[in-house]
Amino acid sequence: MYKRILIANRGEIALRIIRACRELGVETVAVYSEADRGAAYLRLADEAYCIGPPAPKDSYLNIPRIIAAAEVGNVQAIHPGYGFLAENPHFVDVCQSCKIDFIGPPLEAMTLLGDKNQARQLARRIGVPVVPGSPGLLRTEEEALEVAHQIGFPVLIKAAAGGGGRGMRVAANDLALKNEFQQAQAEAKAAFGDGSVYLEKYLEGPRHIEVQILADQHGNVLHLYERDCTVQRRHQKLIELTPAPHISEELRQAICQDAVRLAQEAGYINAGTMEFLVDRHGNYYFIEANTRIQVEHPITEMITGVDLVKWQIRIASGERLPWRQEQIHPQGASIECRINAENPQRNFQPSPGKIEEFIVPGGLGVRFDSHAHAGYVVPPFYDSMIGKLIVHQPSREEALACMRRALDELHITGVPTTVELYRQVFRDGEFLHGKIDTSYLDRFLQQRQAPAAVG
Ligand code: MV4
Repeated sequence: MYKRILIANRGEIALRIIRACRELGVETVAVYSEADRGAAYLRLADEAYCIGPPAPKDSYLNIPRIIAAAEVGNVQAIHPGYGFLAENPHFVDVCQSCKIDFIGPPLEAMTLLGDKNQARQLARRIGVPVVPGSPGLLRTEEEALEVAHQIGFPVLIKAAAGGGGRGMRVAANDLALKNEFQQAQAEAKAAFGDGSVYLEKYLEGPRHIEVQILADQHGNVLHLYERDCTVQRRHQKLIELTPAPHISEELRQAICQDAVRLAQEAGYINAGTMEFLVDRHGNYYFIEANTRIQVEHPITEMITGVDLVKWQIRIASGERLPWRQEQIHPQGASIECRINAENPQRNFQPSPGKIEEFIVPGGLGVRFDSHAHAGYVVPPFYDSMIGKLIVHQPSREEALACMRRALDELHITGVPTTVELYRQVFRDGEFLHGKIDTSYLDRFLQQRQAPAAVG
């Protein structure tokens, strides 16, 4: 096991990793930008180094500064968290050059799965269902039109280097496709440095189901079941649930086993997620992989009892997974709500500022992962998430009731938040019934007066 690890991240995930390290007896080196100076969670690290001004490019995305902190801190490994450098193959390469372990997948697996077109090809090669679409990358709009006429409109143009909804454009007919195709290539080139695009049939109203993978350096690959992430707003996940409601046991097993096969074929190691879409007929399709720990990992931890962050660290240090797949028995239901400092009355505009009151719920089956507190100033430079409210109960119905109760107790003032929105969603019949698709939240928001933003 490592003696000391650097956490190349901030906020709730930095705190989450510090907690895991402390339980493993591993010392921690934190890094912070000037905007995070004095943040309470930094006091839990053994050492903390300021790596620069607030802008991510000068701090949390700045590889030389992070590596310098790792050298000064004399660490054996770096945990990237999520976002920032977590899926940056160049960062993995630099860590390797500096003989510092990267707590995540090998460079080759990250590169392969990080290319959405390559990931799609790999899935096709091993017989994992993918959405009908182009056999590979598309170079010209004529090629795009030819594929679109084969699969039928509407189609989705996706950037190979994109992901998470970035670089996606829908086209409903020939003219739209001609207009969107070149713009999609240009946008992908500008955003990701790679203009490669491919085409998929646009699935109307799918469910977004993802599978947690955990793989060690000894060939053991496990799935830790699925998460339903269908409640999203503009590709930002807001509410995640496990188990996914209204999927049959055979569909669950098929999706999870295909996720394992994808990870095995990609030579994946450490924690990762395979994302699928499920259409209205119960057909599932692999769409992309995430080669990092995800924001929503806690709901999987709650139903399986597996501490994913501790196991990331153990796997990177060479430990073997101690379970066979049949020894993983999910228990109960778990739900997460992302608490964002955003104003639903102002189109979810990020709303940084000073938190006044910060009263968090407790009780059996309630977990609140957050670096924030009364008096904490939410900085404007980073993601607006200030915490995650997670519940775990024996059944979905009890988890829904527990979340309602916990949301009613949660009281944050000083900055607008998404709490009141969730209080309304968890009282909405359509949501509670669970047969919803990716269009649910937009419809919910249109039907209701935008909820008050004060907690
Ligand atoms: C799709 C899709 C429908 N058809 N692909 C969104 C982000 C990334 N994880 C993949 N995503 C989607 N890919 C095809 N062929 C629907 C989504 C999708 C989505 C799209 C628009 C608005 C919200 C969405 C939420 C989840 C998934």
